[in-house]
Amino acid sequence: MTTASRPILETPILDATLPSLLQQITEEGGYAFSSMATRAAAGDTRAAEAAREMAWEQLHSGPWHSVVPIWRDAYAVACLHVAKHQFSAGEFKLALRALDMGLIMGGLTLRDELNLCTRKVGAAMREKEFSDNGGGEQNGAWYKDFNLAEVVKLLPVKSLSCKTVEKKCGLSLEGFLREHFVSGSPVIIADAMNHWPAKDRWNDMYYLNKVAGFRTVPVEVGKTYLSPDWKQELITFSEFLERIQSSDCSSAGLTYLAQHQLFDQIQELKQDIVVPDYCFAGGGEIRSLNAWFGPPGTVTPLHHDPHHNILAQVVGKKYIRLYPSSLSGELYPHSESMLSNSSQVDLDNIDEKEFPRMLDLEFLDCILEEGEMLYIPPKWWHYVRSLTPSFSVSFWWSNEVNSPES
Ligand SMILES: O=C(O)CCC(=O)C(=O)O
Repeated sequence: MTTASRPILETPILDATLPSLLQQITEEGGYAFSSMATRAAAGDTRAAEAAREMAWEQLHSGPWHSVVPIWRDAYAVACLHVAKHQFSAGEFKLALRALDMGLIMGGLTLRDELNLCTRKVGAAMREKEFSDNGGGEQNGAWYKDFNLAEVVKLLPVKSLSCKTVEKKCGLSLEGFLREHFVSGSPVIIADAMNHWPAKDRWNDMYYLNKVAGFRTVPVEVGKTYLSPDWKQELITFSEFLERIQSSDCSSAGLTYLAQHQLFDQIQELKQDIVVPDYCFAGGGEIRSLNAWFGPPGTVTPLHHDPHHNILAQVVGKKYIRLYPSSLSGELYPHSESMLSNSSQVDLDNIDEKEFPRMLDLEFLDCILEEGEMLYIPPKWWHYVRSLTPSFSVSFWWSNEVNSPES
């Protein structure tokens, strides 16, 4: 490629903020980083990569919460520089990977720039990779229905034998507030997401691959996050789609795109969903929107969260079991503070000797069907198992502004 034809990835926000960011980084002891980043900005590709490695080391120098925030911005700076160089070299996939790493691990200062750049690189890639399709629609349905009678046999003992979660159609905001939000009682809301573009789009592999295939996403591999063999990986979305269609359904090989803020990262997918009005109940604010996308058999073990939660089931079905917060003392929470919101009990294999009270506790459960939303009040314990390939979105929100815990 001649210099004249090299595409340029413009980064006006980075260019405007770089001097002050480098000054702050230097003040934190990052003199070497700043000098590399300055060389990277002047067009030195190796310096861009060296700066990225330096920032990466700082991000891994201790526990995540103790990383000095400016180093997360430094990492985003370096990722943008690397992406600019790779884009100019026509290495669009590598450029996108660098930008995604910046979005996943970098600070907030350059988030808008990273998002703008991913859109530009994505558009350039689509032009290159998908022009052969002549704009014709293809439908790559990745989701086929499963033999439900078979998968239901895998559910924890006593499933679907106690009380099921109440289901309501056309639930008004007022009804939600009065009958569920204030009293803290779960409900399945049917018919509230028919207007989401995702309902038609996310069943289609071709669509998902087209908007997100080249993006890098963090996934979890293994039975559950409490299993010893569990690990996290960074893979492309298209590799993830291939994995969830593959026949490796053993729990050790399960790949789950779980609790990831995918919609902050991939704006095209955000346009496919609508924040439910119910999430504005209580006058608080949205805390996070997470994607939960995986094959049949993924398990999120019994745990609770501090926020209100609407779990929207866009594709497929999930089994969900709920225990009220009043039973917290009976649910054998882990003693380490990091895991104190998770139960030691493996509901898929309850050790009755170690946890004798468990089988006597009452719970609510349900099969959450495609197109339904489940309201989970704060601190309610929940266990979730996908019965089919499944794509859900959780909306967490707090009760009041300025309340970190509610
Ligand atoms: O869908 C899942 O696997 C878990 C969802 C969950 O735990 C949540 O939304 O808080």
